[in-house]
Amino acid sequence: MAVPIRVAVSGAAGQISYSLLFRIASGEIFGADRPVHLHMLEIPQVMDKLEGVAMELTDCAFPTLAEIKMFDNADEAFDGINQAFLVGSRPRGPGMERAELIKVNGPIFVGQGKALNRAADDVRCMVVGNPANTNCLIAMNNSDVPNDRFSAMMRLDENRAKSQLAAKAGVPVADVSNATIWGNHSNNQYPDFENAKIDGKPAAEVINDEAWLRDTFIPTVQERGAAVIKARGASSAASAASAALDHVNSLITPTPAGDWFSASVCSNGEYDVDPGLMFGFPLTSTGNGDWKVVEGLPMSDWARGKFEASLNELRTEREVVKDLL
Ligand code: NAX
Repeated sequence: MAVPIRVAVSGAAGQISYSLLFRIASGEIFGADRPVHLHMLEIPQVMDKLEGVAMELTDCAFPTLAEIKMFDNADEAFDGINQAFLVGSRPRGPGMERAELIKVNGPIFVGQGKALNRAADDVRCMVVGNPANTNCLIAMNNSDVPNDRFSAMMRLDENRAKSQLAAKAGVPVADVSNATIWGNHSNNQYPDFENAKIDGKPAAEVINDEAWLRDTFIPTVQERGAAVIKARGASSAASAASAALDHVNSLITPTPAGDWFSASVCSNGEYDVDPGLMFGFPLTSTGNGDWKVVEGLPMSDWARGKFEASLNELRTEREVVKDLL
């Protein structure tokens, strides 16, 4: 058997985790021969429910699941972990403004950022809980873990974008590559069709319908989360869990030559994004948990306008939480 991995999942009794935990435990992501030690983190009020999730994980009899631990505090939960999935956060209540959501969730990520100091030396941390970019920014700024170990999830948006492009072009989704979601995981994200490819050719040429790309594709991807809530009566869960696994998989496997993937990472000033801001970029990885921004992609003035709108939103979010950084 390979070296065991300790994986923490926060919000472990929530609906995304109800899909995510089982796929982590099954060996699907870290390898069929790698024992997984699960550290499930929740708030004290839902520990009974979490017990039920642990029972179901046990009942799956996954050969890779070496241990299940349950915690109601981050300090203990993150002790010795190699990978953190920060899924838990408070959902937006009726009539709640985005700024209010940021304020109520911010303190959670201060504590969790500090608790990550107790993790293993090689720890990597990915954030799903919304507002994901800014929560990740807070955790990163409150932790001694190097900045390049933190990332926030844009992958659900990327997967949604690829599926929309594939459906429009009438091709399998595997034919779509080089999809980028720039900026924030919010409805101000910019899904980039100018640099995306279908079967190796520019997606815009293959689709040949600029009006659809601008006026249907972009809002469909931006508003997909709301459309799922409307249809399902609950927010995206299995697709979000699947995207979280894709996100980590892209960081632990070498990126196929010529392609890239999207995640929000700490800017080093690429594309004139403020250094230190968590921003959705096109990335490649050598497969060791590392990443590098793909630089020099062309952008029309129109696209740069969309990019700037997302950048400005992230600057505003940073301003709201500046006391926590
Ligand atoms: P749920 O409300 O089903 O589960 C969240 C869980 O987090 C709850 O069980 C809650 O008790 C727990 N929690 C709250 N505060 C906690 C804390 N301090 N420590 C540990 N656990 C805590 O939400 P779910 O549908 O699972 O969504 C989780 C988060 O993912 C939400 O913030 C949601 O907005 C966000 N999403 C992010 C996406 C992305 O692409 N980045 C897409 C999907 C999803 O909307």
